[in-house]
Amino acid sequence: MKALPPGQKESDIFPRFGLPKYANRFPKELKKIRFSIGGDVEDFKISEDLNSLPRVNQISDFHCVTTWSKLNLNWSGYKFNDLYRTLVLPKVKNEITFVVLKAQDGYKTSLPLQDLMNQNVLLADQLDNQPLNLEHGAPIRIIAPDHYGYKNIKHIDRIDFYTKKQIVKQGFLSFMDHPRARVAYEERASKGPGILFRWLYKFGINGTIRDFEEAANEYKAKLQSTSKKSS
Ligand SMILES: Nc1nc2c(c(=O)[nH]1)N[C@H]1C(S)=C(S)[C@@H](COP(=O)(O)O)O[C@H]1N2
Ligand SMILES: [Mo]
Repeated sequence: MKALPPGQKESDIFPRFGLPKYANRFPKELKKIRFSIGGDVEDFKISEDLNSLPRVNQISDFHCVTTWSKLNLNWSGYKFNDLYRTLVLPKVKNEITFVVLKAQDGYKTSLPLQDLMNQNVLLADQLDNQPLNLEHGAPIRIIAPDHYGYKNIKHIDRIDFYTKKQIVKQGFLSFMDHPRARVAYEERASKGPGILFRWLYKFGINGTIRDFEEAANEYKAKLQSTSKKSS
């Protein structure tokens, strides 16, 4: 049996998951890959140019901060490292240290550039050899297996590269956002010991899964009925 990181439990299911606030917000574009680059580098867009990067396949484990882990997921996509070195670095004037990622559903997160440059960080567009579905981040998402799920942003819309650290989350819930959120060190939250949050978060899992499922089902039914009308 594989050893799990501290405080994690294996899950049979791989639910659509996130902060309840995002359950009812959906991406507009599920098929065409297109996102913006900006911040302290000149703005530009990335779409077909991704095809110039080598495609990589990766089997990795996924760890949500609320303690469920799904093992051996089969992703395919591009290394963030390749994206940065090949497509972004030519536009960089001053040394980049910090990255802010934004999603089509309004979700936002950040990581030090150093963490995203790990060889196992992907911009994934396929799971089990199929294009990503609505649940798991269509059309393209981050997979950073060494970091909790909340850094693995789905439906990427924009990636901003900065020379200095930025404030990304403010207000009451900002304590939930650890700047690195490394699974091996149980960096669950920015304040307080990780072990405490194991217990706090656990209680919310089932309700969150249900909320996300219901919202996605409604959304998919709506998509279907509008596509029928237009055909
Ligand atoms: N755009 C977006 N990305 C997101 C989230 C979200 O709600 N919206 N939730 C995060 C959290 S908390 C987790 S655990 C993972 C869940 O990924 P999954 O829905 O593919 O299981 O997505 C992360 N990325
Ligand atoms: Mo999560």
